Amino acid sequence: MTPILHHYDFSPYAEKVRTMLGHKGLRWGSVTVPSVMPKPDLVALTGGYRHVPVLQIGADVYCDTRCIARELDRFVPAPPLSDPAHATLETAIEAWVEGELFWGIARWASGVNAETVDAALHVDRARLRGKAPPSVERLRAVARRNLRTVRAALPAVAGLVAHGRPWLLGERPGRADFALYHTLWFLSAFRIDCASALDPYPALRAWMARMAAIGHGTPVTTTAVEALAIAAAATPGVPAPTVIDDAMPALGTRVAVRPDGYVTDPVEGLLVGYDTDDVAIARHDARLGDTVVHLPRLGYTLVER
Ligand SMILES: N[C@@H](CCC(=O)N[C@@H](CS)C(=O)NCC(=O)O)C(=O)O
Repeated sequence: MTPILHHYDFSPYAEKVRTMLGHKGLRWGSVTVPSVMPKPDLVALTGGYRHVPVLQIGADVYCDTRCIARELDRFVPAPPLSDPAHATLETAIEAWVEGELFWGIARWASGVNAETVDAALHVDRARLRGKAPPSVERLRAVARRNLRTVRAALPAVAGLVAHGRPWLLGERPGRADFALYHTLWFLSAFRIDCASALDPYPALRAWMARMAAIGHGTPVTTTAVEALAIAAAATPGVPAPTVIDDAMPALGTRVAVRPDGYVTDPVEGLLVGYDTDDVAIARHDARLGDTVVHLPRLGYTLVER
């Protein structure tokens, strides 16, 4: 079964997964989704999750790059994206760079580009946070403040490649590399390129070039209609054995899961499986039939319905 990525070009989190697909040398279906709401085909597939990227394998739908990476390592184990010997450090670096550094870069680069991007993007992202649309002056002021964060964070980030080895932790690129790569890649995602922030760090730039050379594997342009038809024709996989965790609702309970910190619709359905990392929610839809949507536990809130 060919995996299908639902994404758009300037999404850094999508770039993380595109590079993971390249690392595994995969051929994959590429569905371009809108960068702002409405996203009718994407939310039909996910049951409400609107973020990007989303990976679809038949009638199984994986939301969030961390959940996607875990599935890709099950789907095609070699070369791995995660190394058990470094798993804790990978998790720590991923959380660190996708926290402070990511938001510093996102707010700086998008503020610098306040007038080069579609104004609908600013309106949509403010609404996603439950805020009023910002003025260009406000975006610029936020950008200036966030440049301070970026400047303060980069020396420690550059320390990650100070050892002189080609990849952050191991013999090959891993989760930590993909997380840092897409975060710094975002500096160059818009028309006004902000990558000169990396000029004081030649080793970081050289590592970025090695990451870029991984490429994206073989994307095959696919329409949303084709992807939804593939989901409708497929049967979701059998959920992996569930760990014992009395903090979780019983299997079969109706639940709703939503990413923390955003104003979005939840994904609702029956809890059919979970492990320490992810939950599996079974859904039934007149158009798609049975699907299973997979989401991480960390960074998401699950409530019983
Ligand atoms: N934790 C999520 C973050 C995904 C995320 O924030 N994606 C951005 C695009 S890079 C997004 O969805 N923005 C709002 C949108 O596109 O609707 C992940 O790892 O996938």
